[in-house]
Amino acid sequence: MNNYAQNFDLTGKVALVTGASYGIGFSIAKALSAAGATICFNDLKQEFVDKGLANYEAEGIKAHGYVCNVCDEEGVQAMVKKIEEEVGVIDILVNNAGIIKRIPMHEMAAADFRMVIDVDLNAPFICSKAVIPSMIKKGHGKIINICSMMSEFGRETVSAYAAAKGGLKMLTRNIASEYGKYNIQCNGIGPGYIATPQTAPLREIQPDGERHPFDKFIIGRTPAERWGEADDLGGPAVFLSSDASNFVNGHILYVDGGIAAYIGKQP
Ligand code: NAP
Ligand code: GCO
Repeated sequence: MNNYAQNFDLTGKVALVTGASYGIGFSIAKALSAAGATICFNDLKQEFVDKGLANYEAEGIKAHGYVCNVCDEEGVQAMVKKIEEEVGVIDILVNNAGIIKRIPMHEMAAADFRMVIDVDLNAPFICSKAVIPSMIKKGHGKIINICSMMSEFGRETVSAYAAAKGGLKMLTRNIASEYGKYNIQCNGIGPGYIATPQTAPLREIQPDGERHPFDKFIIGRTPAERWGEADDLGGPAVFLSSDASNFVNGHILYVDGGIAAYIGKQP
């Protein structure tokens, strides 16, 4: 009989979660570790990696941290080689590192637009390209791209981010299309509005003690009537990393408390 719970077991798997010293990446890494995986992560500077290592240690997790900018192709290739030597072939890649710039499009410098596309779209290409050859040799692999509500929707000030995350959705489908025959599954997770440092400016308490207008807007737009917590993404990440999802490919799993299904609370 099929042991369904065992299908979610990640014992013996090596996972690389990019930009995972804190925030969504950290929560996903914690969940993969709880399911049995060995965790590797990177961040831009040694001091951030050290903070990340301390965060993992506080959770009882022995993680492997690397200094690497995900936009630097040579640096990423070197990190992946080092992980293969020190830890093992990467079975699971989570393309999590990301940035956002909230600037009206007509005021945005092309350099800023390019920077967002570089981190949020070019880097998942660079990191996926670096791990795929060994996944092909090993006969399996899981790639998870952290997409967004902005893979589907637009809003004021986030043109570059929406362009990048919409592109990431299609990169996900293309990796699935191109490498499915090698038993590599590439799927996306589309988080809704999650309380992390990235969204902290949208939740700042106002000088009069009121909630930020955007904070109120999101509560009214989310059937769950709350912001997501980074830990809400753990279960879906384990599912898409495990044998339980071996025939799920090119899918974007929205973990949004129902935003994408909802027209919004009537005034
Ligand atoms: P966050 O709190 O800002 O964390 C992002 C992480 O990425 C940080 O650790 C950051 O490192 C790292 N990073 C940025 N650029 C990097 C680079 N070039 N190389 C290596 N690491 C880099 O963001 P988050 O909210 O956890 O978001 C994580 C992912 O989820 C992002 O892709 C984001 O777009 C996506 N997402 C977030 C939400 C949300 O509501 N929070 C919703 C949907 C999707 P430093 O701190 O050192 O810069
Ligand atoms: C914004 C937010 C979003 C979220 C997330 C939604 O300014 O609208 O930062 O883009 O971070 O990606 O899924």
